[in-house]
Amino acid sequence: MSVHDLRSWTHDRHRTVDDTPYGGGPGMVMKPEPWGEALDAVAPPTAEATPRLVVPTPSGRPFTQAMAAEYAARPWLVFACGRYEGIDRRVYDEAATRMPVDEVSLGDFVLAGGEVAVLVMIEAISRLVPGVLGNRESVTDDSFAPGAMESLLEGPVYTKPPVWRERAVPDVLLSGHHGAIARWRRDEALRRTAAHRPELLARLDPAALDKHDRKV
Ligand code: 6GU
Repeated sequence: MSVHDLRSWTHDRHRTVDDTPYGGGPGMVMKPEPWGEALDAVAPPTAEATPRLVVPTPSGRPFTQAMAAEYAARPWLVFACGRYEGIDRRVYDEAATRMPVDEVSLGDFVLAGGEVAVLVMIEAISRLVPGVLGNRESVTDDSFAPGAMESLLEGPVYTKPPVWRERAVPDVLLSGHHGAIARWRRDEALRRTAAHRPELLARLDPAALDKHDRKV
């Protein structure tokens, strides 16, 4: 993993990376020349491998767990962090002639730059790379992991002691009755999903619901 400063591919005294937008409007746009030189240096496709260029932007496709898993399987990812109002469109178009280019968003809000968004993506991706996380099982149980409770949010979890500040752990979790525990966990996951993400419930495969689910 390496990090680069775009300004190292500028040639003027002020190391300029932005300019005013053609057509007018607020803010500044990132100039194509430093980006072109930077990508030539950092993301040169070779006979062995082609990098995938990932550009964080609020106008991108939503970043999902499925994308994190896909990226975790890639040999070479290059993240291009923009600032200001964005990068000159020709940079994307020219890069796309040599490598896949994904514009990716973390959600419906605006960050000042892509750097923090990329830290978030790198954390989501790297924990899916075998050997990065200690316990593989904690990956597969996640909310949003494909197949894990069919994309329900995770319900509450408890550990010892059994009573803390007069609050008891739900009896069922101490019962040793694995069927009842699985049922309780699924109910709690359904309840939490209904409360926080009703649109996820609407997307559930009806075939994945069992007759007990309908009562929750
Ligand atoms: Cl990926 N980048 C920026 N700059 N803002 C964002 C974002 C990304 N996702 C949501 N807002």
